Amino acid sequence: MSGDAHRAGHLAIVGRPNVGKSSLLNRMVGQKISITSRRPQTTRQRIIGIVTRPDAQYVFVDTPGFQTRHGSTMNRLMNRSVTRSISDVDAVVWVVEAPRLTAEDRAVFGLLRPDIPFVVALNKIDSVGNKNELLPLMQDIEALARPAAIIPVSAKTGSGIDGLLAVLRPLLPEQEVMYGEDEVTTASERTLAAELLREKLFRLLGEELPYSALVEIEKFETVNGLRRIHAGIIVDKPGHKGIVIGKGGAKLKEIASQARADMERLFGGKVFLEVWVKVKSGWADDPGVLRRSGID
Ligand SMILES: Nc1nc2c(ncn2[C@@H]2O[C@H](COP(=O)(O)OP(=O)(O)OP(=O)(O)O)[C@@H](O)[C@H]2O)c(=O)[nH]1
Ligand SMILES: [Mg+2]
Repeated sequence: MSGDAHRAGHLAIVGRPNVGKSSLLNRMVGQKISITSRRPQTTRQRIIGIVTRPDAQYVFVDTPGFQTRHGSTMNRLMNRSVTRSISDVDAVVWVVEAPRLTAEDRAVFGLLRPDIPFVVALNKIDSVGNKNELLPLMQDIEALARPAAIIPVSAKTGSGIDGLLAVLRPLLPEQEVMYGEDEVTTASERTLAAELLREKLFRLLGEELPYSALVEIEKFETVNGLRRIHAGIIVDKPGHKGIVIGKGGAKLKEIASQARADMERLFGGKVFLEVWVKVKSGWADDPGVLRRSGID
């Protein structure tokens, strides 16, 4: 077996909510393809991110944070998608937030399959003042598991990212590329647009509202390089509609303008975005709505 052979394969990024899985994926890919926020449970559906290097192609799947508490059908489906993602990959990146291993982290470890190799990424090391603080965490992990490697990283600064890719490479099978060099995701522009808009709900709205909101793209057409997107923000309660719209429509305007800026950056072209707010009670338990928004 030659050490120089090209390698390519699928990897799942898993971890408890909010440890920085999506941020890490974006950092490796070099573009924001998966949405992030300071709130847990931002990611709801699997998003593929492709990293192409001269000697390897890494096809990562970003998964929702695995939850030990789950109420709605959506939460159950999200956990199921994590378990599924873990079982059909060549390797797993288990993301843990430095400097501590929590009970929720241990629950994630319980999902890992003994026959699939995994690497632990200790994320957010930029916020750990003294790197010696990482040692007890590494010992805790080694007492629990047998990872192929434990790599301290920071999705925020990019520290450790090349090292992470280097230890993942030998875990992939020897084979040629599966995607073109310039492909960064398999998600459609429609899906990415919905996600970028949803990110703004997580970033710009108060506590519980983003959890009870959903985005549906009603129309997406590209004419002469201009993307015209009509999107609906679906909220669960009539009272929430006014909060999303804000005083004189100011909040909705801010949400739409930030989402549009992100879309233009990612798609590399002009976007015309129109957004409506609608009330649909109980959507988080409605299989039809969930399927349409990619949560299955
Ligand atoms: N300081 C610091 N913050 C980080 C780092 N990586 C992610 N974060 C922050 O952690 C929060 C959660 O990041 P996400 O990438 O959304 O986390 P996630 O694991 O995908 O979360 P879910 O999808 O909700 O499970 C955000 O506020 C990020 O900006 C890091 O390396 N350093
Ligand atoms: Mg995420």
